[in-house]
Amino acid sequence: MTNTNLRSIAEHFAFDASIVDITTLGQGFINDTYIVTTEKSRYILQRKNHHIFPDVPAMMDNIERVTTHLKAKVAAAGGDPIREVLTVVRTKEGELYHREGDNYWAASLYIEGSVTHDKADTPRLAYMGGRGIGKFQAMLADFTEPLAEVIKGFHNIRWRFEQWDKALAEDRAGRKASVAAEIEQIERRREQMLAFWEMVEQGVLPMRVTHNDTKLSNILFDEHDEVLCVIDLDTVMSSTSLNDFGDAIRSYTNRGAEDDTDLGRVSMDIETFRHYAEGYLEERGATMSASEREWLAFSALYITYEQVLRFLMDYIDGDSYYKIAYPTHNLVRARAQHKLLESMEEQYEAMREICRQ
Ligand code: GN1
Ligand code: MG
Repeated sequence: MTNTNLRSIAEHFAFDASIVDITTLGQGFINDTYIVTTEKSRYILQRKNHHIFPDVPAMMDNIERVTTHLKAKVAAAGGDPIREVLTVVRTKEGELYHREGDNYWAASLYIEGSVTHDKADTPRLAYMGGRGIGKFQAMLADFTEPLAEVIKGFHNIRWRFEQWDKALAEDRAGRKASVAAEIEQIERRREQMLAFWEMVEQGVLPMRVTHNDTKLSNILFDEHDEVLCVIDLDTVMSSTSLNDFGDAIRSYTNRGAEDDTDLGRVSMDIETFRHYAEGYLEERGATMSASEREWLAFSALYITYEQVLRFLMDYIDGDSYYKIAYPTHNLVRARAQHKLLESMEEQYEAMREICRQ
């Protein structure tokens, strides 16, 4: 995207002053993100991936309703709704997004003084991250209006298996035979994962408003490691809130990288698990059901497994979903996430014990 094009897109938004600069930001796998600097302030501008989010207007409506709810909660508690909750910036016509051809664009305020982290390298950061997501969920506990399902069956493993079976049957990129061992790793755990999801389907695990993408880099911290604001609300939907715990554990506790080529580096750090769980349960423990607490530790295995499946499926499909940096990137990601899953399985009893305390 050239800068002139970007600028003409940015001009559609109701920013506070003239635009002076636009730069690329971040490493998202899905959207393209930019920082827009005006004479007075800074904003985030994103091209929402319409291929992955088929109904961007519904997605933006979810975000608007959830952030309005959160802002009221933060204000009532004496906080600063502008810094502690994402603020959507509308277009000059008052719309939540700008459409240009097949592309949808949305903007939000840049929160000055905020910091993101790629690694939870201190106990305090993990603890604070846990509190941040716990608080986020607690503030949304009384949000009962239905939300649009922006990505069908996002963390629903039954639906993922439908996609998976189809991907294997089609073998679009002709890669299936080369990943037989990895496919077996998925199949071996199929029943166990379906049994977990069945508890969601049967209401044993309640549906709540959930973030669904709680990796560490989706939280803004201040310079004292206090959580400022939870960002990337694209996938806010109804699901089991356990997914938010599980996805955070997948991201925070990994000693290696999500796409580490050296599997020797990848494993789950149980101390980071302990600190995250402590923070999370401090904010959310009181409002959790007994079954949610019982299955909290398992949710980390579930989400990590789902991520192995999604990366591997995308590799088999010919890399149509995730952005990749090299041809085997999705396979490398799947293998690294599988290593993490094995490490979680080995430490599962200890994880459960921590969640019980
Ligand atoms: C994607 O693009 P990003 O970083 O927000 C994905 C998540 C995955 C994650 C893997 C909509 O998130 O589900 O867990 O990559 N988001 C979507 O890092 O598929
Ligand atoms: Mg995301």
